[in-house]
Amino acid sequence: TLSAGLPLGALAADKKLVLGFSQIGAESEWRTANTESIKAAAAAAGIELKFSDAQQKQENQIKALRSFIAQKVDVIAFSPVVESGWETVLREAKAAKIPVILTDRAVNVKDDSLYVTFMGSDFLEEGRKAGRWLVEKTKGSTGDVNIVELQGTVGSAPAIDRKKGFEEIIKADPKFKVIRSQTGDFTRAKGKEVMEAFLKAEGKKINVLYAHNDDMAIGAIQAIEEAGLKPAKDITIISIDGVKGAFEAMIAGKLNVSVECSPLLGPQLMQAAQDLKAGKTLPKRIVTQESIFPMEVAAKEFPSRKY
Ligand code: GYE
Repeated sequence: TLSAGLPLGALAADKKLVLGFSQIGAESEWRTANTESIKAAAAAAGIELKFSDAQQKQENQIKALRSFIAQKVDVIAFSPVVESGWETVLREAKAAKIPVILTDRAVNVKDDSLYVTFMGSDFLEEGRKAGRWLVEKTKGSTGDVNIVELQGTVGSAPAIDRKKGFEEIIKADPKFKVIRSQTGDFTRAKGKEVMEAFLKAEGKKINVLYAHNDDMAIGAIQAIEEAGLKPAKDITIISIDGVKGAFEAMIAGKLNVSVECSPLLGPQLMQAAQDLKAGKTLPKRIVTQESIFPMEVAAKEFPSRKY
């Protein structure tokens, strides 16, 4: 395992643990909350955090990881923007005996000894939750249900799995038809722009919008209103994350449901880094527990939301 042969156990107790973290960017409310959680948890744990923002570009993340290796940080953590293309740099980290923790998003590598653990949500299950909610909502209706889909960042774990999980559920009934599916890169601006194009092409044919995150749904809500339609009434809207903006939209009656995906990974990450320092072996997968919030419960849940 990765703890074998690592110099971490030998770190003097009074020496601050140094953690290099490569963040994806600041594309969404979720991401901002995730960054805040990591920074606050590092400060609280007395860990020296070297934080780098990749602005949604894999090449920037690879550069950041190489710089962490050169600086000989104790632990590297990162949230990989896309799934593929990490083998080389992860091998460099392994050769330098620096353990790597994946947070939030997974990588696609043949050799899973290239990282110590992956902590984050089960995106497939989130997609299934979204699908099950729609199946329940349209139970008894026989006409076609025309769905447009706003996908997350192309090649990213959450975009791939949220699409897959949703399809897995809706394919059981041929009334569900995904008539358009395109990326909105997890941002409000792109979500709005792509929804405008969907509306132009399909107009009133659209019954449902499935957005891979709340920000794209919020952007799309604007497009729907500007097209003279009522969000959550003329078009049923399903999204994922459960950020405050989504709760506000639900309370305003403009979003039907948001599947929870927690960005509050900071404390867990610091614990994992400290456990590695203490020579402990970590479980290969740490799954975040999450729920689903339909608009009917939004007002009641809102005060206790942490992000
Ligand atoms: O859903 C989206 C963010 O990787 C789970 O990334 C994360 C996703 C989240 O931009 O809002």
